Amino acid sequence: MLIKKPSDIRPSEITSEHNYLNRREFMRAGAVVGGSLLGSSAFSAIVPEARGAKLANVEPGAFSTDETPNSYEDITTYNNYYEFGTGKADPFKNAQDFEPRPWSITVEGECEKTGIFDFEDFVKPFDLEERIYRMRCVEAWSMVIPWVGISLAEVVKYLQPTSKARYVAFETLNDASRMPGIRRRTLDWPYREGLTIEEATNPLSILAVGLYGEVLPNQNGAPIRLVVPWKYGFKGIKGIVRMRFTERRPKTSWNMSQPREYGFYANVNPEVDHPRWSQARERRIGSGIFASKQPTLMFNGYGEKVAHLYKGLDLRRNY
Ligand SMILES: Nc1nc2c(c(=O)[nH]1)N[C@H]1C(S)=C(S)[C@@H](COP(=O)(O)O)O[C@H]1N2
Ligand SMILES: [Mo]
Repeated sequence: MLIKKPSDIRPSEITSEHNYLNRREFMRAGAVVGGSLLGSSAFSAIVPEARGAKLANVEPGAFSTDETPNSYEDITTYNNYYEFGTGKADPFKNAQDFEPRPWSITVEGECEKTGIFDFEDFVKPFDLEERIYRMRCVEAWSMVIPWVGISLAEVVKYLQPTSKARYVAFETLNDASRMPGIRRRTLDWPYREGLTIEEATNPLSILAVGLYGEVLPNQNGAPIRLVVPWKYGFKGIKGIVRMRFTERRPKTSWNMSQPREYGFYANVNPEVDHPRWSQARERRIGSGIFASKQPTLMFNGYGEKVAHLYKGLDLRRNY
């Protein structure tokens, strides 16, 4: 049988099919493209389960950089995800068989809509947007990543925080039977992160569910992970199973582990060095070993959108 690959199908074909096909034809058309391209919630999930499946109805989001994205290979083979090992290639190797379904997200604390949400229901109310962001790791490397995600500001609004909510805390799945890195105490599991409400509702913050128009690969945090492009990579917690609205600043994993090296804010800042290395420059992954490092930008270049959040805060003390 001749199967059309998603890349052989023009976007115009896809949208017109959406409009006129009856149910049976619709499902047959779905089969032709791997059962994953045509995202009507009646027939397929908003974020399909199948690995590598194309996401439907992704809109171009605001705030994308026009820098060239890193290759899919760079983005999916050079990762930090200690639940799958501490080496850069470990998440790619060790997360292949991880099953990110079924998946549920517990919402608790200072908000009206607490509860346990199935992943699909959690994502459903929101638009999927592509956001091409510069990302900067605390280890002085960077990448440009075409995420697909939902606005965290929209999610927070939807969950209706109470007037007491000042922070949002996140936790990663903590399951040693599925995540081999958890058997070692490299961190005090589960992985934890947090943002102020103002940071979480900044229009740049997203919860990513995809990459390069496809379902998020396991090693990048499937099925859902945080992306805050003006902060060091470690704030971008992967495999989120819990969100908690709090009055007090939540504990965060790297701060618990090495408080002198990693603070709560973790804003990208070329002027404040890590105690063991400079943060002034960065190596763009994939640029080749002979490429020179490039200067790191304040707030990773997103200052216009976020600098106001830190007015009057001493960024040397609040690192
Ligand atoms: N649960 C969890 N999330 C995590 C990490 C981790 O070890 N565990 N590593 C962080 C670090 S240090 C970085 S740089 C980014 C890397 O994300 P990427 O592999 O998608 O580029 O994920 C962050 N999120
Ligand atoms: Mo990182």
